[in-house]
Amino acid sequence: MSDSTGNPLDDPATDPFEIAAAAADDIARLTGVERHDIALTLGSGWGKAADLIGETTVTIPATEVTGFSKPALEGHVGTLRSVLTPKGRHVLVIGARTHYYEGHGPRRVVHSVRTAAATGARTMVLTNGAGGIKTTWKPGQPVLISDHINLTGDSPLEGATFIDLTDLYSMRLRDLARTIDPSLDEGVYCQFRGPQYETPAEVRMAKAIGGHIVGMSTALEAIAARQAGMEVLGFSLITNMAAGIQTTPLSHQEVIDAGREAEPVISSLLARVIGAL
Ligand code: 8IG
Repeated sequence: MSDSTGNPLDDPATDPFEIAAAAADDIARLTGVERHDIALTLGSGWGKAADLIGETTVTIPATEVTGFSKPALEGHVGTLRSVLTPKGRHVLVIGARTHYYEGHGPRRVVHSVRTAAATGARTMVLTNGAGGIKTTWKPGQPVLISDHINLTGDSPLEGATFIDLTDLYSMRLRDLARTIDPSLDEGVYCQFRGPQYETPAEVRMAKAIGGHIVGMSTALEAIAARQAGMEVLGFSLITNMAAGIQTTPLSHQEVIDAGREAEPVISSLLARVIGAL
């Protein structure tokens, strides 16, 4: 069942896919929507997009869904929303990301993705706020994720589970996004463990090994999405230039401000892309 944390995912004897299936049943029951078509995880700066995608039919506190529950002391938990698009597609909007740096392990980090797959979603749209390495980029600019480098040293896969990650961030979906906004640039996302931002030397390393974006999410989720057979589309909002690329210190406030300013533009971009899926 569940161990002392109250979350069944924390018991290694449980099967995370069974827990995801139970979570999907919860979502079907609470939303009245038997199957979702698309799932969207909202990262920092992307929060308003859900309102433009369609009509929110139901909002569920994540605590009511199996595996999302947390000890009460941890306070705020996000929501899951069921949104109906004008084309009649059901979008599961995940506003309840668990970050790897929270220290609960990869199962918890990717549970929302596995749950989305279990609800029927074949497309996983992952968004985040991140630091930019390319000097042509400006804070507030959205970019496509073309590939990733997982620097967490961890994996959501358990046992000898060999999953191909060629074209993980679907070329087809990136091309589709560029039909909506041809100016979209793309780059390789490096997932660091966090929660501290990088040192300038770590950013130089990321650049040297082929990275363009630094962040603290998404790569582990994308791996789990591929394992579940989903097609992945990834967007980063460049909220700040990575440490050492910008010479002034990084501040969380700067990140929040860039996100707020960019929000209307990127929300409408995302809504148009999802409308075209
Ligand atoms: I927003 O510069 C945001 N998230 N690792 N580095 C890392 N994560 C981030 C950054 C950044 N900005």
